[in-house]
Amino acid sequence: MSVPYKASVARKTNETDISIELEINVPFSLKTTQEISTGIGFLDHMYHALSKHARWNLNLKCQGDLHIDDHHTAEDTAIALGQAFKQALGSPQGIKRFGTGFAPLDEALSRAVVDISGRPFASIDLGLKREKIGDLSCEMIPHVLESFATSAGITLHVDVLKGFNDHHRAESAFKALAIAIRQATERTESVEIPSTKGVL
Ligand SMILES: [Mn+2]
Repeated sequence: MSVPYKASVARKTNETDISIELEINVPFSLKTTQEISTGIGFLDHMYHALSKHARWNLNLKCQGDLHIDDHHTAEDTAIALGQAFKQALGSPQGIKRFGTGFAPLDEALSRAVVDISGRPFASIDLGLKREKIGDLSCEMIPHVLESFATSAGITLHVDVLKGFNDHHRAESAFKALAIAIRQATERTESVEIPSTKGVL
């Protein structure tokens, strides 16, 4: 079975115009590439961390209504990225399905646990104290993770376990997610759908 692991998503509304090219499960023998431009620097930084450590090639462009605020751009890029991920993964046959990631960033430490379940659910606790990091509202950061999980159809738990600096806390959360996703989407030799139900 050939597995391209690739997806293209174009999503245009009155609020945002998004294009995404995504390739997942890039082998360690190849260099990954990221070109990310949402107009929100810290959001770009988080998507960059996610795609780099998940071993994704990601080209993500968004023209959003930033003259209003960061809400639509942050939410819609997460929804579109979730769609692209789901499309790139294709049939969940022969993947590990469950993945766990721990990532420190200096004093901060995060844990992410994913289940490529077809059951959209997110429990996110980042404990951010600041109003904003750069031009991204802190309240949008867990919302980005929730929107991604819902749209991708995965179950996602992300907790920042400790850390003083909000930039470190958020970034370690995205890195932990990347590691968890990389593990969950790893191919096994199994021809089975990894579910007792026989479907995901
Ligand atoms: Mn950083």
